[in-house]
Amino acid sequence: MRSPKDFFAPLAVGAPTPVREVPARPSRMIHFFDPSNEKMAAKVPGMVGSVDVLLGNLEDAVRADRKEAARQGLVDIAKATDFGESTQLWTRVNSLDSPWALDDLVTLVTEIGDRLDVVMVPKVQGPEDIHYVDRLLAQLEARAGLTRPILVHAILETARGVADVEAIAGASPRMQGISLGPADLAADRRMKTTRVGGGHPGYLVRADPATDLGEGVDPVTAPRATHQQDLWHYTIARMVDACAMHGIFPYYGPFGDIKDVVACEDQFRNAFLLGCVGTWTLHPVQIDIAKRVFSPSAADVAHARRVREAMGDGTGAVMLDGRMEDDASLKQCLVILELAERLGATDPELAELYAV
Ligand code: 1VU
Ligand code: MG
Repeated sequence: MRSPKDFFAPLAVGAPTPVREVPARPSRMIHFFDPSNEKMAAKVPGMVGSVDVLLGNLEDAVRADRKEAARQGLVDIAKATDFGESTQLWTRVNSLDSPWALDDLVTLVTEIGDRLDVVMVPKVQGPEDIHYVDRLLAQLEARAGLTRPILVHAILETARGVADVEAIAGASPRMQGISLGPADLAADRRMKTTRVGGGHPGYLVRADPATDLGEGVDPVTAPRATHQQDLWHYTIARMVDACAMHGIFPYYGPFGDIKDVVACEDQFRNAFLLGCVGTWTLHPVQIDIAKRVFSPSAADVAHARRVREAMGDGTGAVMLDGRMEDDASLKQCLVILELAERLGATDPELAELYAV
């Protein structure tokens, strides 16, 4: 392990100096596209400005015989597209144990490193995976003469990764954030689900048997209320804590039931309320859902502003609408207001809605 004094030193001579604070750019939706799919790729330039992040995916969901085409497709799109100020370009490279990861990193940094904001690394097992990518990126940045460091995002989709999530979050100043990868994680944990994210009807709690059903009714087999539970609560909460303690950003990942826009919104909102700043969107229909969920409501922003005003210098306790507000509720309100201001800075519609 290097000395903590060297944490922010470049890992290669001539590489850009790592950032001390991860830029808090809006990233409510990380929109996935397959750069080898001509129809999908053709839609990308038209999405600039309406999504926060466009991610050229090279890993799972891209056929093995299309890996080179996807890599080259991303290079072509990045060179031909002006992403402007409000849309970032990210990529998800193949996993580090695959035959493609090295060429993905070498080609992308060399060819379009000046346009890439973040490299998403799948199936991260521990901090050593981040250290490997960190050093390699520094060497490639130095060779390409880049002046801005490329950031790294890890997907939490192995049991070992979850067990080591704090070390992953703090492995490098390049760490931008972490996403939940529920499908691979379920397989790695040997969970008995077959879905891509979301809930499961079998994962539930049931009300106790009634005691007053009368003669001849079996309270055990009589109908009882059940409530589906969130399979991902534990992992998202751990991820959020690990990210918060290291000053990086947590994200929900994929929701595979594209047609179930209602459950998708619920899953996204659970993640938002727990502290996530965004999610993946796999299909255009999920983009507006993510935008709606990961932007605070006008009512929440207005309430937060009222609390800030009522709290004066920020100490003590006041009553507002029958509720006690104090230093701690003010801090929550400041989180909402800071997010509203950040989103309003790049989205004129939200700026008007929030009056920021
Ligand atoms: O109307 P058109 O025919 O011109 O266009 C289609 C389609 O091409 C387009 N479209 C997209 N455009 C941009 N980005 C996208 N992600 C995207 N998806 C589709 O929209 C029009 C309507 O499409 P559709 O409703 O007919 O949908 P398809 O059957 O064409 O495609 C559905 C899937 C889910 C296959 C497609 O959206 C997709 O491949 N999405 C990305 C999947 C992905 O990236 N998976 C990896 C991340 S998840 C993971 O790793 C863990 C499991
Ligand atoms: Mg995966």
